[in-house]
Amino acid sequence: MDAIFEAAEHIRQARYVTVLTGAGVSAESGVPTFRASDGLWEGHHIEDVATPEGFRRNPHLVWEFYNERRNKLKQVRPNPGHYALVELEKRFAERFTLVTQNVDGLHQQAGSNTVAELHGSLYRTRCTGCKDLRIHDLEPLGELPKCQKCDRLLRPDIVWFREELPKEVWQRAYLAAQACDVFLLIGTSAVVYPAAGLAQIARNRGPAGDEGATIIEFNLEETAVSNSVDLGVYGPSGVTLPKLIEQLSMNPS
Ligand code: BV8
Ligand code: ZN
Repeated sequence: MDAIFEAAEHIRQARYVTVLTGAGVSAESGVPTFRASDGLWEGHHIEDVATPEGFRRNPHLVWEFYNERRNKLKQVRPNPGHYALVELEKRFAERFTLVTQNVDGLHQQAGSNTVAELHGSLYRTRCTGCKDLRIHDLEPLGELPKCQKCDRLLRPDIVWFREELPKEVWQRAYLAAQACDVFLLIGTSAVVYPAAGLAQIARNRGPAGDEGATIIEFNLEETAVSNSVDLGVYGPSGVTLPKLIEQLSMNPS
């Protein structure tokens, strides 16, 4: 049976669906993926631009990196994969949670309402002094943006490596992984923790004896977790996700 047909069968019978997306869901929108740049990210070392030590060492470089990525967002738009996930949310309403590792805001732009942003957002800054949180459009923020309230240095409201994830967002994602009976892993290499651990939580959910969630992976290729998912749907998510929605609407449950 074709994988998309099988995935639709599982989703049709699901009571609660949780989705975890990664950079792959935005690839067809023109947002470079993280891993494809083999550890170099847009020409920078992760250590220099995506860790608190890197920011302490050279905030100029970090702000140049983030201003460049924010500027690039002006040219990108959600792709059919993002819109397919909006349809899926409409179908399941409050029995659906979309968790993303992405910081590009494209799920919200496409119309998704329940988006748990595990790693923060390029649209927000946080003050390193008074913690003031601000939402910005994509205007340049300057080389070393300062807080309007206390004049201290702003940082991107992004979770860097070796930083804790925001407690309440992680809690929401954790509960959604436990509550679901179908868990979709979409466009993620599943190497970054604790995000990647949500699939294990979904598989081991519920009291002993209660069987775990069905894990379905949507990716271009196999990943670090492919041998422990129940079903793999391989191809560009901008193609496979709309096909899934089409399949679901053929014989709605
Ligand atoms: C934490 C924000 C507790 C930045 C990101 C050793 C020492 C210290 C820490 C660790 C360690 N070992 C592990 C850790 C934990 C570490 C970690 O997991 N490291 C990995 C690299 C081994 N995690 C952390 O540090 C986390 N915090 O653990 O705190 C702690 C505290 C102190 C000390 C220890 C632990 C914080 C992690 C968050 C980091 N921030 N983003 C920014 O974005 O600017 S994560 C960064 O990686 C990206 O944002 C993205 O979220 C993630 C990359 O993952 P993916 O989204 O999966 O993207 P990727 O490119 O990898 O894959 C794309 C996939 O899509 C591929 O599979 C590809 O095939 C597929 N694809 C491509 N095109 C398509 C497609 N699929 C479908 N269709 C297509 N068209
Ligand atoms: Zn401040």
